[in-house]
Amino acid sequence: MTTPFPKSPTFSTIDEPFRFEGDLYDLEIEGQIPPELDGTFYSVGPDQAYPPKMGDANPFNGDGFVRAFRINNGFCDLKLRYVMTDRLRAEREARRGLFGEYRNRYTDDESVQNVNRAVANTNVVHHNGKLLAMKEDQNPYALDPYTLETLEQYTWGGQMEATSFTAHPKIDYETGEFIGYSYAAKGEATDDIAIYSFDKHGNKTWEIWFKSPYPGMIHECAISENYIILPLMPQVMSDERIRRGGILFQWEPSLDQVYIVCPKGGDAGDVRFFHAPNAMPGHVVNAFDDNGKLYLDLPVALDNVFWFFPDKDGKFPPPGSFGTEVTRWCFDMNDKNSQASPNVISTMAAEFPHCDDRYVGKPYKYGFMQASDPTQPYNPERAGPIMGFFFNTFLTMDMSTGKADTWFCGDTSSTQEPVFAPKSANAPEGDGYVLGIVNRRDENRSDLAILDAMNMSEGPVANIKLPVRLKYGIHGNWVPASALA
Ligand code: V55
Ligand code: FE
Repeated sequence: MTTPFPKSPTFSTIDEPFRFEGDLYDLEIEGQIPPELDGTFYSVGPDQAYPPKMGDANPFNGDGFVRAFRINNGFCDLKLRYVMTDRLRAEREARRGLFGEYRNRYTDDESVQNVNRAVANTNVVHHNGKLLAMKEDQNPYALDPYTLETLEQYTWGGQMEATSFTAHPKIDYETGEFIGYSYAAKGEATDDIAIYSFDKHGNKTWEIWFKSPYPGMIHECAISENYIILPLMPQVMSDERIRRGGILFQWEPSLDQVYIVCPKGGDAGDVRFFHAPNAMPGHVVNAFDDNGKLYLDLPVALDNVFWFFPDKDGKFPPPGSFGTEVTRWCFDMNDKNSQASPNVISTMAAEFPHCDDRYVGKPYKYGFMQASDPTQPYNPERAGPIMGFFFNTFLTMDMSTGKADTWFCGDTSSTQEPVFAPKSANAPEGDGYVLGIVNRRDENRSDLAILDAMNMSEGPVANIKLPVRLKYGIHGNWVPASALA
């Protein structure tokens, strides 16, 4: 390539483009990897392979780059691969960036008007023998879970006709049912929503279509035994704006959050809309229902956290200037009143949650998250300036009390989303390990930390040292070897 990457915050410090694919066998281990851990920790994040066509880049616009830590018998190997999207192929062939702004096809090069612009950078989910690399504006790509070779762009064999699919599907542990949705389901900025469900073999078992109250972002979903919930956030799309070369999303402080609830297997007419005051619903911890009362746990940011999607005046609140509330919403399905009732569990700035996957949709106790703890020190002289999202703590939260068992990663480090791995398939809830990447910002490299989920404050039982850095990732999952076999 002949154009350098811009020296902008998005492309600086430990988050400079990495672009290097490879395999690292037998990583160096401090402490001991619990011998019962057997599986793969997959995650993905954006790693823009070519400099943006114009100016700086949106941090969510990079090419999907997958990291797979294979853990077995106390040892760990790592595989790093790009998702070989049509877009990345086209750019490699041209040896330059051809795609424009985040979700704005009007800014793409003439030569790629008919090339799919999926980047598959937000989550990697294993289902029915495939590893799906997902981003909410396009269909996922299917990868081989062992080699990470990219197989095809995936529409469940043509059963899924929406133009996009969420990066946050939910899987029922017992039945293997895979539930997800599409927003902007008839093309970018449309107000169409579709909900889909597939059985453990990938056969479609449910599909409904309906209109969104406003064409906003729906980043996540939750399932309970009887319902699916889609939190709609006041980040609103406009086709007219992107045609003018603007940004797809705009923060709308006058709009409510809306929790869209549908009984599983229901019709479009069964969909209900529960309103709550303007704020930004974050990532789902879990949901469950009990006698017509539906509960949803998730952190809610009290203002816009996406500084790259500001309001109509281009304004955004400085990060850290407003609170995050880990909230348990209650939706009374037997009551016609469509107000959502909040119950704040914790005011920690905790995000990127997982629950124990075996309890998805069921009454449960524990959430595993990372948090930004402002009371802990940070050493910018050694670790460099902080750009964008920043987390420094892994934690297990008792969701019935909000009490958190925490581990601070140190004043020259930052964390990435942790996952939970149970000790065995029938271990009690929470009896297992939290695994998360820690960026050693002063050393320009990363570690994988493994902590006892019920004893976080003790610190890692194993610290797996990498000779390379892993840029900020977005989401990942632990897949036990038994599920991969
Ligand atoms: C999110 C992430 C995205 C995206 C939209 O975390 C929302 C939220 C990494 O890409 O495109
Ligand atoms: Fe997400």
